[in-house]
Amino acid sequence: MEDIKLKHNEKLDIENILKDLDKYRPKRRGWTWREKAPGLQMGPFTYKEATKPLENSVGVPSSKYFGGIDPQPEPVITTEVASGRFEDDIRRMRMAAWHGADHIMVIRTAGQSHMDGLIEGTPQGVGGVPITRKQVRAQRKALDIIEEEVGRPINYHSYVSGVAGPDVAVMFAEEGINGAHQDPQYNVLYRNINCVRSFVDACESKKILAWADIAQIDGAHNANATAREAWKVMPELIVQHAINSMFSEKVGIKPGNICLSTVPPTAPPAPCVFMDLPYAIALREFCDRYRMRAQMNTKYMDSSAREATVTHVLNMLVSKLTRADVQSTITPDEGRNVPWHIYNIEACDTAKQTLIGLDGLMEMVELKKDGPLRENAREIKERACLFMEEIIEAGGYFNAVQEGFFVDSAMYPERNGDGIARKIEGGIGYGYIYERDEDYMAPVTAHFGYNNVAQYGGDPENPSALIGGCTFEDPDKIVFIDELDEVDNVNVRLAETEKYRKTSLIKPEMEWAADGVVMLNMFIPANKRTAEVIAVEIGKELGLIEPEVINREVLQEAEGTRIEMKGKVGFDVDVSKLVIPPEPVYLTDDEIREEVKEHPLKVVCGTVGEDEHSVGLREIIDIKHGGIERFGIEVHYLGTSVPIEKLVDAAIELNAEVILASTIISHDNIHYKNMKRIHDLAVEKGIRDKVIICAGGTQVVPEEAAKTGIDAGFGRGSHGIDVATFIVQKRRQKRG
Ligand code: Z97
Repeated sequence: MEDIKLKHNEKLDIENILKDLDKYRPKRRGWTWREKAPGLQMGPFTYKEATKPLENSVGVPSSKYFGGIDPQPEPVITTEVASGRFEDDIRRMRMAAWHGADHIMVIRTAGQSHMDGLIEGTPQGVGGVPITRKQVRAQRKALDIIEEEVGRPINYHSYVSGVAGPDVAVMFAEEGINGAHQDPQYNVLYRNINCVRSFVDACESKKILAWADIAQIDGAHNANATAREAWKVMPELIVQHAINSMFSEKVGIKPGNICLSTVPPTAPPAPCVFMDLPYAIALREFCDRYRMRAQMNTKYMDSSAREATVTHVLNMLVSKLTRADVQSTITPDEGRNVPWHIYNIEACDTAKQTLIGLDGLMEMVELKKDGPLRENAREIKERACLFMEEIIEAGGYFNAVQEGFFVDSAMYPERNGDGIARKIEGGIGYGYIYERDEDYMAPVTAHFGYNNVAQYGGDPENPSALIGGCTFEDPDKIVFIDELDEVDNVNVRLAETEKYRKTSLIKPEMEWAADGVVMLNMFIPANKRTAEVIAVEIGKELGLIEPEVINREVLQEAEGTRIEMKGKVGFDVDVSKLVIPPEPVYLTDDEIREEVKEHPLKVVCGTVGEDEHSVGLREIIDIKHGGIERFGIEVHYLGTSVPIEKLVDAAIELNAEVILASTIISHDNIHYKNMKRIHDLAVEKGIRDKVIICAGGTQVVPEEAAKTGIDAGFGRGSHGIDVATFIVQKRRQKRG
């Protein structure tokens, strides 16, 4: 099979990824951490805790001020891709990887736990997208290529849950998945799967995860997200982490691969750091030999992306003050959309920016050894210990679940009696656990417990040798089923959007390729309810299909409301019919400064004619506003209503190389007439070939200005850098 290489300026070819999938084998197995690079020098800075930089990436927007650096913090950064169309998610993965995500979790849009077994092909019609081998293989294949492109391994992740958990785990091991959620408590509490079944299955699944070196994330965060008053379940969260971690270790997962899904239990306006930090400390004191996967608080999240971002940043302060090995990011629009990839990228950038911004913090601050931090941490630990003791007194975990110990809304040891209670003799899969027969034989690798191969002449250390290796050793034994459903599969979906990949037609997208979804932001000077209705009306007037308000924030009850709205455009744009002018080229500040240092430059300027406007020109020249003075250019500002003669004479007197005229008033084309007069006068006085003449103003059209004989015109939206770049280029040209 030919190796696919990505070109930065070319789209990833989904069809090519899907080609020959039956023959594809993942390049590696197991989880990877970032490579630490203490003392890394990037641009003008030294980083204490950065990691090996990417070969290709997109830095945060302001990195342009620092030579485009993109320092990568220590924790692995997670993004959850969840459009529900795996083929679209592949493109999202590439964008996320360029922004620094190296842990990509695929959220299925179908509750896998409700499925009895693995589904084949890539159907959508089962009520969402389930996990399937084809989807996993295609995405791992794409990530194998993407990680080459960005220059860092990418951990690919999904969930091992439900009664099909062990089947899923086997498939993940075969297909080179690197991380997985696996926690039998999740099945029991949230999916009502029988507890015995769930724990027996977990033994099998965890054994496989251990073999495949897959990092495991637990499900404790779900208690926080489900509980009525989320912060009250802190003792229980610790108990849940402890149960799954110790269980996993006993089954054989190495502690370094056991990741706790830690979640800061609160979010502002709660005094969240005061509450969450002692909790994080308590958890780490108990579970320090495991890894911490810091999840963001998802319980107290509304549709404001801004608010979710602040919560995320405060959560990361806790991550930094304690320790996070993996930093999760959540798309802050989960409550209102199928998560949009623009928000995946935003959240990755938020994590990257915050964690790098906090680089070296712990060299300067120290957590207090006494006071509320330690007292509260101690109290949480005591409550957790009492909780664990009571589980033992109740006769063990299954009895405790049956009695409703878990996800109770009170702070343990108080109880409100509203916990999730599940019967030991009940739930999905109840009654389907059988003891292995005397002559039971399982010649497979990574099987939990008794496999009896010795009785059949096999080697218990290498049970699958009996059959010449199982699928783990011999992937050719894997049966790859491409698609089972002729109507509901990826090929059919791709055919529908083909023209947007194969022709010059483009449509905006938020959820899926060519869905046409756009978002509008607006302020409506009306109360919330009225504003919502008005916004939808505006959407309709604009021709949007299905306009829908997705976020509203009251600025003041009567004065007005901020609205975010989505809708679909019903047209596409043909790029081949557009004239796309080249992007303006700017010299760098350093280059301009260097030029001016070597060849000092004098400019005379003023607003010409009977024109008292001064602001525009001052913006162009003033150092404070990023004007041309900042490059070391000597500027002589003559004021407003400057006669043309005075401007030209000043240029002669001062031996200035540039005349810069501002002209705002434009009736009767006076602005162009003035430009022509400057040019003519310069010719008349014999200095035209010595001076560069530029003029600017809000009504100036550069092409029209050039027709007057001057060198360049600058219209609305021009800045100092435009003028300086032009001048430097022009005088270089003149110097030859
Ligand atoms: C996170 N935002 O980052 P089903 N097992 C466990 C889980 O937590 C989940 C599933 C299985 C979250 C991820 C919620 N977690 C989203 C321990 C789901 C998925 O197959 O859909 O039933 O379960 O952790």
